[in-house]
Amino acid sequence: MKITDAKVFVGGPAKNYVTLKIFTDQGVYGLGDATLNNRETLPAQYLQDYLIPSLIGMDPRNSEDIWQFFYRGAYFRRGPIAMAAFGAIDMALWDIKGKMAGMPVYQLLGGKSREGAMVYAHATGADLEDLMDSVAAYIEDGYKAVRVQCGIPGMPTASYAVPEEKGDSKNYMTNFSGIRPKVEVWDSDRYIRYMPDALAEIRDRFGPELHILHDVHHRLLPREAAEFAKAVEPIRLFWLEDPTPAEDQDALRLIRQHSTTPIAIGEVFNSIWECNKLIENELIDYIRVAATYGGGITHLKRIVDLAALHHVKTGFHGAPSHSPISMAAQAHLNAWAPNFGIQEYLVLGTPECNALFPSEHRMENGMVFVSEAPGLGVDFDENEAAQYSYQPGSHPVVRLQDGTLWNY
Ligand code: KDG
Ligand code: MG
Repeated sequence: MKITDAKVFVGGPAKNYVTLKIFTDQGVYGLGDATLNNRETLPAQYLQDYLIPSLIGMDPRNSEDIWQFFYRGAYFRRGPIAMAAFGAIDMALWDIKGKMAGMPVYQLLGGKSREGAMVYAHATGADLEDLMDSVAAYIEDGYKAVRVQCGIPGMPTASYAVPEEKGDSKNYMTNFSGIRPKVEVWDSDRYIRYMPDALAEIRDRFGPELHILHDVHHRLLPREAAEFAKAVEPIRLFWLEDPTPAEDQDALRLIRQHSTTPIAIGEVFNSIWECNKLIENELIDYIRVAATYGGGITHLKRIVDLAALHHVKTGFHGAPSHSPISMAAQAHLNAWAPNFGIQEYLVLGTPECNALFPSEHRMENGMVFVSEAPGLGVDFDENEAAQYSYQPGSHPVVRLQDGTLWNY
């Protein structure tokens, strides 16, 4: 069996999805997602210029060897651009493997450990009351877990994942007004004084059963993060995400020494080498690496297996930046993983997205049920794709009030 061709598409409804389609001499094709939010053209170009020419002629069934070929062959290892490109190839090869076997990918991983996988949604509000409305709407829709973010009184601008206007909770993430980032202004002290009480009010309003998650988005120093994690302990969060940037991995020790609040980290990691020490030292509770820029199913499974040895559960990144293809890859891992925790989930559901990526993965009552179709169980409609093209966009940058550049 041979790979005969591969094509890359960039674009999508309100997103620049990077979709790889690998063709074979047996009529079977595979799909992969290389979307690297706000840097989308780079993995696309990497695939086109460096990887696809070598891929043609290879046997697609040898997904492990092909992964090693590109990873080791690059010499300059890792990095989100390369790992997103390798990840897309890897997903497409698992898709082909499943289609050839006539089995959904989760069967090739070891079968199902559960029927439905719990997901969490993003509730957000310009202020706390606005956020409460957003949480209530998700509970009404059947969600058992929500991530909560709200505007902080006196904060000079809206913060991470918070809308500027009340009632605009669906419109806070993608800024397609050009490549130059907009600037947010941040004040950690104001946040630390306000947010623990706000989280306590959310717990009081919605009761003990709701799983409440909160994302600090790398904004606190290690000591501040320890103070915050300790202050929110009585709220019994499901997790506190990215409390401090994890480049300094030892910093996580300080948080652990001061608090039992569960910690989730890893959405910016792209290999096992960024999280193996955090996992082995049991400094985190959930690992957030995504199938996309985490090198696909082959590499992410390695991380999940290591995590399982150390009581660390999965909580894969699933921001709207990932296409339904990598969400499908994660759905198969979620169905199998003995140490599944939760899945962030926002992608599927819009009619435009469903038309571009038809699939039978289904979301019901805050759970995702994996498709039984052979392979990844998601398709890509090239006719639909023809109406989309790359739209320049950017993440905001963050400054402190005196102008110092901070972490987005
Ligand atoms: O591209 C950046 C987003 O994916 C990120 O800001 C989302 O933090 C995020 C999350 O938890 O979904
Ligand atoms: Mg996050």
